[in-house]
Amino acid sequence: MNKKDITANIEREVLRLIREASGYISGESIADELHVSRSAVWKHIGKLRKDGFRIKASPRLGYRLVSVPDKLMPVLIMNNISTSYIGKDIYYYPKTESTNFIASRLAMEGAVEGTVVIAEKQTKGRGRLNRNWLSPAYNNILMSIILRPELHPSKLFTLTMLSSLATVKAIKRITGIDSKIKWPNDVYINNKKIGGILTELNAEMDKVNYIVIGIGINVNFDPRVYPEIKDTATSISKEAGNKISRLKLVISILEELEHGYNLLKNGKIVHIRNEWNSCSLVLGKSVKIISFDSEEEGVAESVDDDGCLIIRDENGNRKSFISGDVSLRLNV
Ligand code: BT5
Repeated sequence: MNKKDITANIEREVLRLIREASGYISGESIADELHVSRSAVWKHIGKLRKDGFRIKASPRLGYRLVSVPDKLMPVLIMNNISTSYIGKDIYYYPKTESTNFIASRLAMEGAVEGTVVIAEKQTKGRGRLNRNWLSPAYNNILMSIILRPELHPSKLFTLTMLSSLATVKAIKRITGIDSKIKWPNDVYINNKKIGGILTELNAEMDKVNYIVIGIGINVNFDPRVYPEIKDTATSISKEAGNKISRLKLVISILEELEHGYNLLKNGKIVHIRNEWNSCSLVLGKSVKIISFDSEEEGVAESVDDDGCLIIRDENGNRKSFISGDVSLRLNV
């Protein structure tokens, strides 16, 4: 463990101790428990305060945590998550270009599987096909996860499936709301988009080096701030009618993702596919598939093992579409 990791660990432990204390906890007991000096404890308290934690200090009683900031800080996630490898290493940015971009760079430099990159604001947030992903600072979830699956590159879609399913399950767990998955990569509530997944890979002919799963979710923002999406987008808080804990949701998504990824590693893809299908917004519905040079209409019938959508057109012909290349519209 390098010096930076040790410092981060102590900070996390200081926070855990003052969080778990029912009232005040003395600097001395924290120092004793963590085998550090009282001045080191003071230094870490100062750092936490700078990050927005409100901590009361009393010369006789010690420290008491008053409130935590509404920020997706690693220290908060790590103290509450129950995963064993996803989210054990978290990079946090108040502002960055794109978490997918940072995650790819980290993966190239050798970051371990399960490394997570979180930003409060992206200046170049991306969707598929070079589209923009819009999100104001400190309202939503913008994160990327690095995985190194032993998977043929053609099976990339399985990871998108896992991620959208993890998102849907986490939303249900934290808010009780049912969301739906619109093939290939969107999450919807009440027929409006609340999230999207951007899965990118670095691979050789038949081997994946790493995969970056980018997840963007509208949690507490009002989509009307962006006129270009105000009619098609919504947020979880808007649909729920109250503010949602981004922290709980992030933790829950990472836990669900690890659970699903473990199933995948154990060959239980059918289980994932069945669950994913049961959350589908499109299967059985009349859809239009739009690619750069054509449009096709039909009824969405199924999704195959590689994530291709099979539709049946009005003449009864079946056609298959690869997720990377097209957009889908529901006919109403
Ligand atoms: C997606 O693309 O839906 C994938 C979005 C992935 C975003 C995450 S955030 C963390 C990570 N870092 C990144 O840079 N990206 C990932 P796509 O299906 O192409 O949808 C993009 C389209 O959705 C845009 O063209 C807009 O029409 C619309 N859109 C943009 N921002 C939106 C928002 N916040 N909510 C709903 N719709 C939005």
